Amino acid sequence: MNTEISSAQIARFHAHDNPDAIAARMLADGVVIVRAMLDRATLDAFNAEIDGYFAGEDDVARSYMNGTVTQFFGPQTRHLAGLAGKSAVFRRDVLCHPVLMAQCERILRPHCATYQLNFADVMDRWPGAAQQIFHRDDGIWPYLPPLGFPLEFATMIALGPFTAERGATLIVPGSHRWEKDRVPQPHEIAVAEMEPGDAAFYLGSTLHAGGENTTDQRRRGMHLSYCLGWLRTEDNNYLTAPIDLVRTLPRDQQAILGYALHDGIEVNGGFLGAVDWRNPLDLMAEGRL
Ligand SMILES: O=C(O)CCC(=O)C(=O)O
Ligand SMILES: [Fe+2]
Repeated sequence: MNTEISSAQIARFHAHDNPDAIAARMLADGVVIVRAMLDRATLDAFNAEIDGYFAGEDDVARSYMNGTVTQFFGPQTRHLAGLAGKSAVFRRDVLCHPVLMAQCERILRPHCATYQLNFADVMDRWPGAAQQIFHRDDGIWPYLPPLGFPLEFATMIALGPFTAERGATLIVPGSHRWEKDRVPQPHEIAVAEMEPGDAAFYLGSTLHAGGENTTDQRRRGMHLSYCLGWLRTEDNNYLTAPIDLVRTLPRDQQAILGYALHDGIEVNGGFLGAVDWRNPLDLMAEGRL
């Protein structure tokens, strides 16, 4: 995309800024950028941990992927999905990051009893990666009619430099309020240029696309999203983070991985995910599960 002609801007905050202000702006614009979400030490530890997974990746190794999914991401994108089960740094420093949880509380919590991790995937977009099609991440639940409230809070965390040339994510402020088929014009598209450790926060209903990578460098980002606790998640967290691992985790991590009871009875919501009519987290704490 020719970024010269794009005048759209994304509001920028710092990770220490007031979460109410961040949430209000995200609900208004559909997107914000939060600077310095992850510090250098965390980035280095995480990148070192996942480098090994990517070292042996080639086209043959990726042939297991569904063709439509490969087309959606483009053949130049390497993935590491299911981070909750694969990365200790992710679990410790990202999964329940207070800045992310503060947004989940404000964006998702009003519409569910408990929210949960939806998806956690590193996307290494290699040189030559083409621009992705514009899409809404909450399009994964097409059976639902428009409900008028957010189903999903998504982030793209820059694990390395996010420049326009490297294929920084293209995001369309305000598009969460658009009719479904409206096509963004160049001047409506913002480029989420970020330093390593910065994050773009957006709603599941906001239009966006991975940008074209015209450089000879990879663009590595972590795509992470959370959704209402009564939805089916994109990553199957019960299998990517199986119970033998989950038993060893702190309660907040167990909960965000979807093992918590969704007890919405007081607000006329569903009593979901029980085991023997009890909260699985209590059963785990008692050594019964
Ligand atoms: O890689 C990007 O910048 C965006 C990826 C994306 O939007 C997605 O996977 O849903
Ligand atoms: Fe997306």
